[in-house]
Amino acid sequence: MSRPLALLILLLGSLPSVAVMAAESAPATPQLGALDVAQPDGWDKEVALQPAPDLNPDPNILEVNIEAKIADVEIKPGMIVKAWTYNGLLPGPYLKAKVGDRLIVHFKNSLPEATTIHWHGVRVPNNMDGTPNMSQAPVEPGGEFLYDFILRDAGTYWYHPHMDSPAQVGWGLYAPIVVEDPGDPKEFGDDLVLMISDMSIDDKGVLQPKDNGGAFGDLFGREGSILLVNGKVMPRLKVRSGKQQRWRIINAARSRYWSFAMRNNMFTRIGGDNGLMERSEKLPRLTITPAERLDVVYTPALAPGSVSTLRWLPVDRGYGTAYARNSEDIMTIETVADTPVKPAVIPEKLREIKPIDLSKVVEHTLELTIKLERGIVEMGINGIPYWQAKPLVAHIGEKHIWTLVNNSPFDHPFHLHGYFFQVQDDKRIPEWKDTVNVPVNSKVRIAIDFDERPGMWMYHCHILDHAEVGMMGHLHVEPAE
Ligand SMILES: [Cu+2]
Repeated sequence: MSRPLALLILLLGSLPSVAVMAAESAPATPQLGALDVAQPDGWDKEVALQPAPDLNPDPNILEVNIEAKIADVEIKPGMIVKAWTYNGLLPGPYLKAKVGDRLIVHFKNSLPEATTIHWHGVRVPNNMDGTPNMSQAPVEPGGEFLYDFILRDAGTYWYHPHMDSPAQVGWGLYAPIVVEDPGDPKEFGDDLVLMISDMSIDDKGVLQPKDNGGAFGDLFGREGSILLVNGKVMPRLKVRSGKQQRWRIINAARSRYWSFAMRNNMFTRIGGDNGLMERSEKLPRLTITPAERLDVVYTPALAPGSVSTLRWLPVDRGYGTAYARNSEDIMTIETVADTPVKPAVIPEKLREIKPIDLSKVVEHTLELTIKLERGIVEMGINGIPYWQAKPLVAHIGEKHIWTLVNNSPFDHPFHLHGYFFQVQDDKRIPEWKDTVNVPVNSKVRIAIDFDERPGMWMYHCHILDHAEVGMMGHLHVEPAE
């Protein structure tokens, strides 16, 4: 302490001295709480996704037109890609509704090949699931289809084609659906959907053909040359120190696993695939495999006026994949100059997830397999590619445990259509999921309650190249015996 300051304190006595010290050594305690202020002006201007216009005046019905078509999209200033899109947008139109709403989609296919829409994670009736030649006929070029169902569960979902999917999804056909629960605490912050993906283009922005990389591409799973956040290279997000945002992250990449970190930051994860999990957890790093979702509260903690980045980090999903690319910045985070605010308190207990009753279960083992013969890659479930496999059978009312086994050299993100499941692992916080990573040399056990909605469903690896070369199966859910 300087001599004049010490003298001043002596002169002023003990009480004012505290004020003098505080002014010198520590920043002012925030006067306002996170709920007292709005996000900075234009905070999400570069990343906000466009909603589809709602054609229906009923507040409980979201009715939209969706057209699949090739369109020019600008992924970074001056770089235009002729992408495969919904309504000319990348990602496609953002569908946002509240739990219990009805969704009506007038779908038109203006692409040069047949397609369908699969509503990933949404518990739809079987005839709305978008699996070609099972739940519906393919929608041929020029054809139309009406999707119409109730959004029964709050959560973060997405939609994409279920035909020629490594190509169609890879060229840009993907979009988010958020089903909100109006009862969610305001403390979670303002919603921001971050749909992450990658795209294989050359340096002029021309999309690469679907067989890019040949059999090696099938085996490895095709990863794009550029990383995209909401269809853009390195967009900018504005934040205010302490003012929370609820990031709903969706991995729409064909094969790429994403891991994120940010300097001096912890994320609070509150949910995943199918709504909130049982308790929140603080994490320094987030990892999300293809088709999974993460629901996280991001609390900006950097000093006002600073600029930072969100960084993609390589993930080891087997066979040298972690060395395929160095870590890379994917979004600029600009902390505006406004005074910091005090972050809201995120509750620890979020929801009750009742465990599925496993007193009487049917057990199945599904091994995720890879065969390499004469330069051809064939994948399967228990050694059988989907085009030769017989459907697995379940009956309404049955509870199943499926043991997913992976002795192959790659991780596989396993997705089940139509039903949520519970991963049997005491180390995980309970939550409902529809996609789970099965790491190399591991077993993952999932519990499923086939409580309703009979029909032919699918399950597959969500590395879309793996599914396409066989790692997919059918499941016939039949009336109770
Ligand atoms: Cu796979």
